[in-house]
Amino acid sequence: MMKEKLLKIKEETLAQIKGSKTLEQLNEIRVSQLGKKGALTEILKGMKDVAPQDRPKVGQLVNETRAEIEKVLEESRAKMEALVRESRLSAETIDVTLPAKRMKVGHMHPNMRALQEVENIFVGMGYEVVEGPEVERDYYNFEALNIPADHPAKDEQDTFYISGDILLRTQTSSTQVHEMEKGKLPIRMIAPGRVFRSDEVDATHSPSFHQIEGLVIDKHVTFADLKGTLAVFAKELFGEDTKVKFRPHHFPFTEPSAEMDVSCFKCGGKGCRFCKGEGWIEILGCGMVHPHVLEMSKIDPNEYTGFAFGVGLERIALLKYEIDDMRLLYENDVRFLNQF
Ligand code: 2NL
Repeated sequence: MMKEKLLKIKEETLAQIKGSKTLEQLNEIRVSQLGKKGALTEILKGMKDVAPQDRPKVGQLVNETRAEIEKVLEESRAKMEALVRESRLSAETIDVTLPAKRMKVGHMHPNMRALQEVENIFVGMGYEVVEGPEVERDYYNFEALNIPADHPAKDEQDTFYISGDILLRTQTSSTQVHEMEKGKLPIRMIAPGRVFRSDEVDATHSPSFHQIEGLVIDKHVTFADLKGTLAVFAKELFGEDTKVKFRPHHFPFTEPSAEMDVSCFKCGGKGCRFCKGEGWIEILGCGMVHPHVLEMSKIDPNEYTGFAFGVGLERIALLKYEIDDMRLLYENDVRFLNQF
């Protein structure tokens, strides 16, 4: 009776094992047959109804059945695990003979490339790079730079006013005024950054562009220092053979003031399409810091003198990389940017 019951359990269980397809199913079989509430365990509980002399035999039979089921379960589990591992490995196979995916490398915006070139040149000469706010008070953008209240640049047609005397800076000189006010001398700095002017967009204008201003203040600084410094700058930026030429100019914040031209780096000065036959290209404005500007920032013009200059970043990028329309610098067309 017991023997038949056990044989039936064994056969059913082995058939179930054979038919199972997953490790989970195998586990369910183990629990339902061998577990605490499993079929075999139930039989052991029924031992009390077996005649005492038959108990060892029945016990042995139960143990044998259990051992056999366990053995087959374990074999199936091992087989199934091997199958699972194999199929996972084959799914993860990497064909090392395939060509590698080309890595997409980003491109530096030409403005940023030009900025880094300019910064490197001045940092190499011991200058500090200082950035300041784009929103300024009238005082820092105009008054402290000796720009009178009736100056045309202050007109609402040229300057973006936010409210009252708050405006978008039209030049990064404002950052230099903040530096002068700190009272730490000498100063050797460049101030790069975005500036704003109420201009219509065309090939050479934009309401928002970038400027790099430079400022040096120390004892005994002369116009010769300005010329020497900016000549080195021009040579490093446009090539060793570059010549510079200063033309008198006027800015309210410098006296004397000048504009600097560089010899055309395309034709070497003979005159070509690039320099419009001139042989020279206008590159920046500069001058000796106006004594009044020093005084307003509490620097004694009898003790200290200085020079300053301002250069358009876009202008440098357009020249250096031979771009003929400033709008290309703002449109972010990847077909354009990919070339840099
Ligand atoms: C230009 C060229 C220039 C300056 C900027 C400057 C700054 C301070 C004091 C004196 Cl804090 N000057 N900056 C000087 C000369 C030219 O920019 O074409 N500007 C309209």
